[in-house]
Amino acid sequence: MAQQDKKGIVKPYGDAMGDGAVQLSFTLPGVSGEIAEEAARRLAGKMGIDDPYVSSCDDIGSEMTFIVLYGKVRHSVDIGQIKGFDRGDEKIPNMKVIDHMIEEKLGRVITAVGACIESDAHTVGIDAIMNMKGYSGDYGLERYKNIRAINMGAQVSAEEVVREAIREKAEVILVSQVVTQKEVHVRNLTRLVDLLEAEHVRDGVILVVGGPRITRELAKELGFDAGFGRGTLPSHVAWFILNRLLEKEGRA
Ligand code: B12
Repeated sequence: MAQQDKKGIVKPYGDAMGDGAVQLSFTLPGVSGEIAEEAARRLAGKMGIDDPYVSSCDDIGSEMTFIVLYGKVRHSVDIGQIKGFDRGDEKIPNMKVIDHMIEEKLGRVITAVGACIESDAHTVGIDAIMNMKGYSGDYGLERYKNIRAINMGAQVSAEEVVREAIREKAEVILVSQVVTQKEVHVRNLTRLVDLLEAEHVRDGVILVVGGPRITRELAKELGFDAGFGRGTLPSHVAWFILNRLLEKEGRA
């Protein structure tokens, strides 16, 4: 439970309630030593951070200085104003229950094709969701009797994913995007949606994206059915798939 006062106004907590203590780290180009330290303190002030204390200021080469700074943020946030997010306390059933519900309520095996797309080589996230072993004690989709999980691995082009989904008559496409440098994930994901639309198969699949910097809002904005971020468990995804399919069929 976040530390907060009675009115729902939240400030970071360090040594004492409401002290606003935060730690920042960032890299400053073109400066070093005491000038870098002073630049960091001034920058902190502009960010609304009082009493900035530079705890480390290291030369990391190529005229770059890496700073770690502590301070007290002036700002607070009213959590009462935050609307439209689930409270994260939905009780998600375990694999056995979901698997049984797929059989009972849907009555068929769901085919899901997954991949980490384009130049992105990070396999761990998609494997965590799809592979038998799963993640953090939660079995992966391959372990579900009623899900046929086809994990294509990493660095798979959007075209290959679309072809495989059509060939395998997939009801679900799962894509992972971990690298977000220069918004490359946005371009890759948009292209995948465009290709699915061009093949007239977008409406026939549940399209899901995941990755550490993926948010539900971004996923929706890009035309996906759902987005899953850090800490996602395979059962979260299976539960979403089941409910979305039931909803699509008017049986929710
Ligand atoms: C391991 C790793 C690598 C390995 C990958 C090996 C492999 N087989 O996957 C190697 C060494 C190859 C690598 C390379 C690179 N990496 Co790297 N890598 C990492 C590292 C350390 C861990 C990633 C990881 O495995 N996390 C564990 C998994 C379980 O977490 P996850 O991916 O978030 O997945 C969870 C959720 O996000 C979600 N999820 C993920 N995908 C999906 C998909 C679906 C459908 C769903 C529902 C959910 C879901 O569920 C998962 C389980 O909860 C991270 C730093 C970090 N600590 O996160 C950097 C990191 C991701 N890498 C980074 C970078 C920059 C690179 C390189 C570009 C470096 C370089 N200059 O060469 C290259 C890129 C290579 C490429 N072409 O993609 C950056 C990315 C920055 C950014 N935002 O763009 C990071 C954040 C490091 C950093 N701080 O700079 N990397």
